[in-house]
Amino acid sequence: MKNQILKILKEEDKYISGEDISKALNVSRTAVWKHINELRKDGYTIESSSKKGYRFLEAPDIPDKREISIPQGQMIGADIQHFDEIDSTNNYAKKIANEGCAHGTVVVAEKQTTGRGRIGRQWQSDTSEGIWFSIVLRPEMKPEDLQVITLAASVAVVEAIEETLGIVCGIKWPNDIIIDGKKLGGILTELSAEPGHVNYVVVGIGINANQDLEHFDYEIRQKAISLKMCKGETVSRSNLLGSILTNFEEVYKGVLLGKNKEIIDRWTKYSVTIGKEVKIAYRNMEYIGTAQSVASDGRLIVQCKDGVTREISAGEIQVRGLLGYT
Ligand code: BT5
Repeated sequence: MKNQILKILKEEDKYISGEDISKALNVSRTAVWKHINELRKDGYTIESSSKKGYRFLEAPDIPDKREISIPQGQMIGADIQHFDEIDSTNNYAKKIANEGCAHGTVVVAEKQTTGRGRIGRQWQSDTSEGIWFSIVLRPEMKPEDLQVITLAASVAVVEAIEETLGIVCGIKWPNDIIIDGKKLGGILTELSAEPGHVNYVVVGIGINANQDLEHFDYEIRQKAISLKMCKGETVSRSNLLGSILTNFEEVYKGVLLGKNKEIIDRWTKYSVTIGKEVKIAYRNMEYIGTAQSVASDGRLIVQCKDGVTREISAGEIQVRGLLGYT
């Protein structure tokens, strides 16, 4: 009911009487008044006048289904589940994926209590200044072909940031979103699969949006950055998330159509890895080499100093001069 009232107020864009709303929705005027107060508690600014009724003025920047607009018929984000606080959006996305939720379901949280990075690392996401979300996918693909989905996700993110804010980010293979050598965001892709069959994939994305430097834990303060720190002003999380979801729908369709080359070309445009000297931690060994390109399955091709060309699908790479490798 609350959301139906909000929809009417937004569509009207001028004063509408409590009576008209109550008639349209077949509820009492007291009920309308109660729901309007709840909307105000949610952060909406709604003006009221005893003579004219109610008028919608401003929405809060909460990235939930009320504030994220996506094109009609889009599957990514057709269902958006928003939480004030959660352990990890990836955990919840995996839970509902196991229970059979639809392809494209998105889980967003204002805060995560145990946000995760890769291989057991922590992801600091204890403030609602960031954008923390996970997308459930059900691709008809072989597990070994999935790596390109993470690359496609980073393309969706950097293109959306460029389109909505005019900020050009870099991507460090495979999943770090970088500005000025500092980490703006990361992607954690997890899957449930059997040999030859993927049950689901969860793509978890974290983007530092409106944090100031002091929001970051001391340990990551030197290497983390937010969009606000870069742009000098607060950015709209709902706008950006809407744009990422729409871009993701497009690149994901590309993946299904086998347009890996096009996606990798777009990824390479933003890469801060290709052509650089990198250090690879791979199967308990360390190699130094030059990152040459990304193969069509998403693996990084590195010409190592020992003369061997290695194709890296997982593990760690550090780029010389970036986040630690100097
Ligand atoms: C990542 O891991 O970069 C993947 C991060 C994915 C986070 C999203 S949020 C929504 C979804 N739900 C989750 O629980 N996770 C996903 P990795 O490459 O392992 O990088 C982790 C490292 O980044 C840490 O060890 C820190 O050094 C650094 N770090 C942690 N929090 C950060 C932050 N907010 N900004 C920048 N760097 C951070």
